[in-house]
Amino acid sequence: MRLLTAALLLGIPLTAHAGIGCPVDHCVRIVGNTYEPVQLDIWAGETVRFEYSGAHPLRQVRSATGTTAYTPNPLLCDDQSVTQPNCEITLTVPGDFFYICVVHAFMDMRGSVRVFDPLLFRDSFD
Ligand SMILES: [Cu+2]
Repeated sequence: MRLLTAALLLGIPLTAHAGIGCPVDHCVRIVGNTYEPVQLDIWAGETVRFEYSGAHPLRQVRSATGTTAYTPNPLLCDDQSVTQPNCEITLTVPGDFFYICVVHAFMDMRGSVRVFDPLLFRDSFD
């Protein structure tokens, strides 16, 4: 509860948490040629499921606007088989992660995940 309070006080949006049909902490869905949500804010240690398919192959990229793959150690779903409809990953390192749909990047089908460190928001008076 204190984390939620701190997040609200600091204006950090806690978007798209779980929800119907989402078996993990957060789900990023594909609606048309758009990721929903486009930007997801999570706490370190939370798990995100990304929709992923042969029609919408997901690639982690280096920047919010680029298409250059993040290598050599992709954190997202680059190595998932196209036969798997989703991939799930637990993001433990705070920071920003950007990704695109390889097929529709030219239509700006891209998204990002911002991972916050919960220790930075812990109540020091406990
Ligand atoms: Cu796509």
